[in-house]
Amino acid sequence: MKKIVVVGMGYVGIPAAALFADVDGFNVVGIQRRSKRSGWKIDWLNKGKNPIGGDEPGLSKLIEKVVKKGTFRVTDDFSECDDADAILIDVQTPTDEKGIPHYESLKEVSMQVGRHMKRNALVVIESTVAPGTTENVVKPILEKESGLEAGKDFALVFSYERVMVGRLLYNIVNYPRIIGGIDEESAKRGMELYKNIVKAELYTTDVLTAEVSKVAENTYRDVNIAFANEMALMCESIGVDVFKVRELVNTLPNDPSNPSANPIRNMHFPGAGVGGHCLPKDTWLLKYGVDTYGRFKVEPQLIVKSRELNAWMPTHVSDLVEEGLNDAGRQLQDAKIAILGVAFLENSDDTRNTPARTLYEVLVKRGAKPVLHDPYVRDFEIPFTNEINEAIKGADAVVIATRHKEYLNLDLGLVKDKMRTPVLVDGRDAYRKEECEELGFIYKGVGKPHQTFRKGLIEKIGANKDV
Ligand code: SAJ
Repeated sequence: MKKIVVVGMGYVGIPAAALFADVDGFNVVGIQRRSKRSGWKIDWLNKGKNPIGGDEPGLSKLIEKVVKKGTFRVTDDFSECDDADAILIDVQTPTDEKGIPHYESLKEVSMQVGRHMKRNALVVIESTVAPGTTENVVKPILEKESGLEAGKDFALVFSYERVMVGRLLYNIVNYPRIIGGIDEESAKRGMELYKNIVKAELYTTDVLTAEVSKVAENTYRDVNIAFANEMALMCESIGVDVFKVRELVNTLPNDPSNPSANPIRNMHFPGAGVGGHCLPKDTWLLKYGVDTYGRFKVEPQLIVKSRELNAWMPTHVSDLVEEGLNDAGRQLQDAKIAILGVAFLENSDDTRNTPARTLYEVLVKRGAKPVLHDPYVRDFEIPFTNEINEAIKGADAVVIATRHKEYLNLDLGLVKDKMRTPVLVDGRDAYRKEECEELGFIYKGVGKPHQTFRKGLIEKIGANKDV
């Protein structure tokens, strides 16, 4: 029986633990501290129930199966590490608003694991960390607490997750896995472990290269989204629909007969902001790693400006709300704004680093009275409603902040009748401008031509009719 301990019953730890527990000969213990926020997961998981909301295909069934089989249980007791062959560390590694990582839980867990781990154990960091962290933060704590030497007496690996909301299980099994070893032997043992649950290719490298690759993967995506958002702002100004531009740009084919020419484009989607547990922080983790462990100073411009632009998009949406209200002869002051969508991602209940929070805070600061709505979210630090009519009734503006499928086929006529002022601000290309205007809405959209181009206004300002 191979015993595996997974520390941290979150989006990463739970699916990994359940998959390992489903492998013949493996016995898995999840460790979760009895904190106010997450302690309830211990009993919930031990009843075979899935604490992760939203649509996660296969996860609930798998948890129920392995708990019933008796190969997966959860506790808050670190002594379970005493006889563990492999210990996975899957705890949160948040960054603050200045992008500095907070490693309190990573250090605490490393200390506990160090105190209990046995000689020849394999320790795997799955949490996303700043490059240099495994070597300079985790390893010294493990060695000090255990009296063992990494590489010689135990194996140490950084192997990052590529989970995505809605595909937690699928990605672990079907995406290639990068395994960074503190030495060759550690990397080899990491391969031995992951080949039990990963069907795709396994790539080994050193720890630092693996750490850089992880944060680079998400920084790359953040920069691509920032490109789309910058295109959106320019399209709003020049008066074209950025989503049409995106469609046309992405028609460039990947020419198989001449792959090196590789003309392919993959312009991302502009939107009301970038949330989630990965993108808002991984750029800062990359920068922190280079700042802290780099051999010389580098001032990254592109990734920092991209991150700042994406973080600013909810403010841009607030500007669109203000512009829409002004066009309707109203001010933001005391205006009721229905913000549709609290989750950071469509059709999910995940609110981590959601742009909706920034949007709410900016509107409150500007004197408005925003009301949050979401069909999936169950708890959030700002009051919200699951009842859409409560949000829309008497509203002076409705904002689409998340592209939940429930928002894509609203009866807009009904919505308008319930509102006090018919301003619709589309943060996620959910509606067509023309259709909304025909219904009598003042429509503003991220990446959509501003209404100064609207026929009525051009007549009003007496612009040259031939424009
Ligand atoms: N977003 C845009 N425009 C886009 C894509 C996303 O504004 O074109 C926004 C989303 O609305 C959301 C945020 O960015 O607020 C993040 O969306 P995401 O699709 O990147 O979802 P995440 O945060 O779950 O990102 C994860 C990442 N996966 C891992 O870290 C293992 C990311 O690398 C994946 O590319 C992404 O899932 C994915 O593709 O689903």
